[in-house]
Amino acid sequence: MDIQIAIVGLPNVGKSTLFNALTRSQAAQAANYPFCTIDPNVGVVEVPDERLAALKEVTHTQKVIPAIVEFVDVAGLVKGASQGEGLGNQFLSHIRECNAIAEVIRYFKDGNVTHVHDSLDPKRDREIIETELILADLQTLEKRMAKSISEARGGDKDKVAYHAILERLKPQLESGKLAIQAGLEDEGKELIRDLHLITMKPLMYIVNVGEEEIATIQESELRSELGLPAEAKVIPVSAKVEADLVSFTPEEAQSYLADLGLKETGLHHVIREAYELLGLQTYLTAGEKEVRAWTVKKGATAPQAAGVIHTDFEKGFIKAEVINWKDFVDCGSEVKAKEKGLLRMEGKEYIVKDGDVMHFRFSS
Ligand SMILES: Nc1nc2c(ncn2[C@@H]2O[C@H](COP(=O)(O)OP(=O)(O)O)[C@@H](O)[C@H]2O)c(=O)[nH]1
Ligand SMILES: [Mg+2]
Repeated sequence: MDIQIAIVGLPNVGKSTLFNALTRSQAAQAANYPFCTIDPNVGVVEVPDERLAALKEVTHTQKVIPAIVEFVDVAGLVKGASQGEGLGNQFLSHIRECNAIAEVIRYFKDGNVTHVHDSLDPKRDREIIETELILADLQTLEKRMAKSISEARGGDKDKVAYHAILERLKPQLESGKLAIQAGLEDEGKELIRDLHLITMKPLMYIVNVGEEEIATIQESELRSELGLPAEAKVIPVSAKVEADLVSFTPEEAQSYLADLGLKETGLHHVIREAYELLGLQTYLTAGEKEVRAWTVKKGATAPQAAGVIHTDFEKGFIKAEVINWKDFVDCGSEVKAKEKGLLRMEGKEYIVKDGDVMHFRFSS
């Protein structure tokens, strides 16, 4: 399951600094993922997962393959982009295929780094970005409506319903609401999926905070400064700290974080929240050949999880052997786990849990 997150924001807010830090620390491993897009603006980031190391120990395998998330560094969006300012908004097409949007907001104070709007005002900056995203969606919508109106005239039920949704969405966007805030039911969202509306995507806020504040700043404080509702995902990150971390060994990184009073890196936090935002979880496969993490939707059934590995696994699914990763590690082997009755046989209806180690039986 490919997860792509688009990084958007005004110029000079720290997007590339963050992107480089996230991806450079992983650059060496990127060769592991030949199926990933080769594009300088797309970075492959391994999902940190301590369960993999523990499983590696007990399976005595050499090969560990973490789950990955791709980040896309979208060129700076400026006020008026929808009217052609800056690079215009053509490049927003890059984010239409992304699963989620990470909006980077500047909160660090550094007089040496120019602010495009001269002053630090996170709420205003957020509104500028979101206005441009909304205007881009409005352009998409209006273009499509010119066609859908004549299609709907034919009286075809689906085409009428399609056009009605666009009619409903238009005033919402015009009033400055994100498409995701328009209260469409899942059916309606599904119907207009072909539009790839940017503001219909799940959104999280990465607030680039100065390193002196990163340990003490409260998410609630940032949320209110940004004028965001309680359910918005707000992640304080110091791009500078993340950039510093790149050159450190794991031990050095650990003590650097501790000195700053931080429990985890911004990368960890961002990825954790992204999984939450997208309703994702991880299951694992572990054998002598390799230990590997796979990303799957929460609520996925065993065959759907198998389908992440290969569509044939899903089609020919018979059953799955399932063991919790901790039980596996504590028992030291699959055989012991089986003796203790901790290895279960599950069928088609089984709902996969985070941390399940699974082995699929299928017919081809
Ligand atoms: N002091 C400070 N400067 C930063 C931080 N993040 C980025 N910068 C600086 O801000 C400038 C713009 O950063 P960049 O990542 O290129 O911004 P982008 O235009 O959003 O991609 C660069 O000079 C960075 O070194 C930060 O957390 N603290
Ligand atoms: Mg940049």
